[in-house]
Amino acid sequence: MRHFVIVGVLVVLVAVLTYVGLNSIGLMPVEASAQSVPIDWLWNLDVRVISFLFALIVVPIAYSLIAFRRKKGDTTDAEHIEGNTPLEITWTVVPLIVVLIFAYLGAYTLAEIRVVDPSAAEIKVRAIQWAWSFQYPEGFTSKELHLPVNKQVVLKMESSDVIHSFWVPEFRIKQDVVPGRITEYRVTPILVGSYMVRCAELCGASHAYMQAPVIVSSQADYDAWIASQKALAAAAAQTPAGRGEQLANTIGCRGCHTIDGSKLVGPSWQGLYGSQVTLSDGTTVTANDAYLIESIANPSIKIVKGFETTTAMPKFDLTDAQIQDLVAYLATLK
Ligand code: HEC
Ligand SMILES: [Cu+2]
Repeated sequence: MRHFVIVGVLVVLVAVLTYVGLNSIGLMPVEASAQSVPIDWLWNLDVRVISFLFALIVVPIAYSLIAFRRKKGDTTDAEHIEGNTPLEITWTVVPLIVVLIFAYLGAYTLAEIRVVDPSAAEIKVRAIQWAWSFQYPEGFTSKELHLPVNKQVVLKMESSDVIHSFWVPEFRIKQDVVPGRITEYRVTPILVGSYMVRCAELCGASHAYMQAPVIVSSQADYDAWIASQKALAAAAAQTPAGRGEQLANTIGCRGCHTIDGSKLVGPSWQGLYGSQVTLSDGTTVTANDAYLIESIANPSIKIVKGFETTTAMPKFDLTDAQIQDLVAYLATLK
């Protein structure tokens, strides 16, 4: 009986210490969405039960190792135990009930985070190796996801190539983006701040860099941003270079090409226009309009030296006018 009391007290103590310890290392980032609240509640309950089960298993083992170790000179055999039916029924039925309770709580939480607000604004998300782009109902596209606080939005997500996954840790929820169909992500941001969406599905060489800023702001700041983006888009659409830039940002060129001189999957576009490019066969060409048009329209004809073995540039379905716009944009990147 004395052993049971000691073990009982130790189990409670270790369970509490485990829970407090796990909680103190800050496993979770801030709760930035309405959906994160029920998720964290369930998670917390889970961690409490897990801490208790951990203590329930580890403490009796450790205690037995010490309290019932063989005394010096004791060569007798241990007591023979046949089994204990009430005990076995208990440790089958109790976990069964716990699992059923958690199944119910899981389903309940899932329903709660999927509650649909019919007035939710809809933003289109495109995932491409290896970039995100966001198309707003106001008719422009951005590399940043801006959201007003305390309003539900629904993201309609499409992939241009492989399976990606939309994940903002502060929002807790995560959703795959699958080629050939549209998946939905409903979120109600509740905390003004800057976060980051990252791809959570290994999607190729630059998967780790597939990130984009997520900015949650007050309705007034959000409206101001929308207005400024609309104005920018309208102004840019007036010039070929502006249209080219918009196109490059929306169809995914920037997942492989930078404009700051650093190499991603393909060569940087900085200073490309008019420069001398060495090709895989050792010859040199000037990056004039004709070369750039060909490089975009038929990427496989001339390969830049050093890029023979990297992921090949895909052939995009572009009109001649669009390619002209892209080249006009490239010409501005000194
Ligand atoms: C999947 C990655 C990828 C994407 C997406 C991509 N490219 Fe490329 N691009 C490359 C690679 C790799 C090369 C170098 C090999 C070659 O010359 O084909 C390249 C080369 C080029 C070149 C020649 C560069 C030079 O230094 O001579 C141009 C111009 C170019 N890309 C434009 C574009 C445009 C415009 C888009 C969007 C419509 C785009 N690329 C999308 C990977 C990509
Ligand atoms: Cu991805």
